[in-house]
Amino acid sequence: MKALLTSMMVALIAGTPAFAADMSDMNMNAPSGKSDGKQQTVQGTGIVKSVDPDKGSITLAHQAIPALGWPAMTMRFKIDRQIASTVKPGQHVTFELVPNAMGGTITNVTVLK
Ligand SMILES: [Cu+2]
Repeated sequence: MKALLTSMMVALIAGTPAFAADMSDMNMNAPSGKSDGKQQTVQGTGIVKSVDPDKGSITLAHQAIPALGWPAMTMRFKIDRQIASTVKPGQHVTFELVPNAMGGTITNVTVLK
């Protein structure tokens, strides 16, 4: 009995790190819509002008984004609804963006204190 318990514990301990590595490699916690792990994200900084969690859209007055050759401007982006619900107009934020021809999708927002 003791030997059985011991071997079970060894299996549990040995199995845990491999499982954790698989989870991060496959990015299984990614929100829906972010299905391609190879998508390039760029960082930006700006001010929230308006946000609509129901529609999954946010308007940002963003600073220039040299990685994309974008000047500073105010524009609307798509955004995950759950992320959208964490920000309010007037907040200064940094964000991560998956750019596309129409603007892009905000994949992460951090409110600056
Ligand atoms: Cu822009």
